[in-house]
Amino acid sequence: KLLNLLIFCILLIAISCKTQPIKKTGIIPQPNEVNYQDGTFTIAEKTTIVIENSKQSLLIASKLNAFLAKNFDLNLKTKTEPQTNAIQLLVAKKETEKEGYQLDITKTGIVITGNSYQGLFYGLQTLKQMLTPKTLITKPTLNFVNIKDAPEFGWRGMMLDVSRHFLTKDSVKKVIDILAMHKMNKFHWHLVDGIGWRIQIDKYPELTKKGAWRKVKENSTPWENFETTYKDSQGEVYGGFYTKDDIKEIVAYAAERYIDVIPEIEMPGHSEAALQCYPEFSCDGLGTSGVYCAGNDKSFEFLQNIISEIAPLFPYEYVHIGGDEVGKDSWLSCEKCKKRMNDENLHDGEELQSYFVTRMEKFVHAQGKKLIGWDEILEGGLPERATVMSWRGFEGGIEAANAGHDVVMSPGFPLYFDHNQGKSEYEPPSWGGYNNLLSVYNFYPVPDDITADKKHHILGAQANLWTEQIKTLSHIEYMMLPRIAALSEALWTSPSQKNEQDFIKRIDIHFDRLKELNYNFAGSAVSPDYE
Ligand code: TNX
Repeated sequence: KLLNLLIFCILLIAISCKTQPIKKTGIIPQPNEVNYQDGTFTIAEKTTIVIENSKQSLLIASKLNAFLAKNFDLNLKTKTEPQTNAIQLLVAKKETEKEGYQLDITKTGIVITGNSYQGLFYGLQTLKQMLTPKTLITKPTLNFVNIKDAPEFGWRGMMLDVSRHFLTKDSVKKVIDILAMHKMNKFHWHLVDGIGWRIQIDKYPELTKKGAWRKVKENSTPWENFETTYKDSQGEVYGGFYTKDDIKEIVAYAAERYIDVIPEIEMPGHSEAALQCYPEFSCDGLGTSGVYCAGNDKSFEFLQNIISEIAPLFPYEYVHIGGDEVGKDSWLSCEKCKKRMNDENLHDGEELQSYFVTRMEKFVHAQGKKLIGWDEILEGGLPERATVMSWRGFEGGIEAANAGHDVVMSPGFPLYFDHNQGKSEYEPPSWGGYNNLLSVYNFYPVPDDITADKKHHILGAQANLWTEQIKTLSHIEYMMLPRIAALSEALWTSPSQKNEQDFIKRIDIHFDRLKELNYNFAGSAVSPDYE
């Protein structure tokens, strides 16, 4: 009798193992259409990766292979002819929904069909998530499934400030990795601000010889000290910059992960670092205001030379020119600026600012690039063709979209990732504000106030990570994770497929993935104490 019971139990376990496939794999962002069927497929040493013969497909296959080797100790062959028992990585080259993909798992294997290479890359991200974390998936067995997926928005990004604190090249790559695993596709690189200049410019070598470094004064933290210095000066110095080769390396690294890089060169304000090196381009000739002189043609020439030098390093169409928080006092007491206002029939500082940005827009456009700037570029009149990044709430973005301009939404609430994600007493240093995980999850970039025929001007959204308070990669990871996962779903997944409770369950699974990848993340972000 006991033996019968034992056999019965063994049978029961065997049957349940076979018919109870693991479905809940916690994919983030949630794919838009997922249909499971009965049955499973197991990736084994004999499974072949099948690709078309192209550089991009080979690269994607090598990423899959490296993943399977690391996680399951499998080393698969890659072939270009059809096989059974295969993982096929195909590209359909569609003209619409280019970032989309389809993922099918049947008894003959796995087929990922990208609408482009980028779509194929996203299909691979989904597959990798279906095969992780180890706490859930111990062997590479997957349910039969059909996934049809494409993003809701085309601009899914994050800005990283490397001026306030410099981040090494390798650390920037890790930030890009985090974006890529969440199917994010824009990396806005805030290379310049008052605190430090971070990009090599051959024509103006002082920018990195001097503008990239600052003295560490006694009783002050490096990020509080605006005073630039030479690295070889006496005493402790803080800073760093990227050479052109570094930039090319990072842009290529991002491109392999289908991430466009948008460089930002701040103007006319937030420019103390540059103007301490070249004070002749400020109104008082001392550079203390941190604002370029709008009355001096030479300051335009300086900035245009810089843009001409960096434009070839960044293949993506956009150049960000900042434009935020310009203190206009120095202009209003400057003879050259007054003359400019008179000559151009400008009535106030805002119109002078608009003149400045418009002149730069014409130059950027002539370089074959598109200008994007913070929403202050609306003040005094938005230049023709300019794209607006709306950070002071949605208002600027609404105004720009209704006027027929493209917009990237990035409102401080909830998309400033330098703000806390929990009660400040429990959190590492941050900048005033509270943007918790679910506020990010429930963000939607297209407000009702935009008229129906203008809604398409909202390209998408991005988070901004300012680093006045953030000095290390590990702290950056903490501020990004898990909020970037929430943002990825807010921008990728159609609102009808989003579900807060389900997201919280999936994020729990996702935490194990993040742990396996050794990322620092705010595990407390889902705790109800933080409501
Ligand atoms: C405002 S947002 C700034 C940044 C600061 C940030 C701090 C924006 C365009 N400008 O310079 O770092 O607030 O949260």
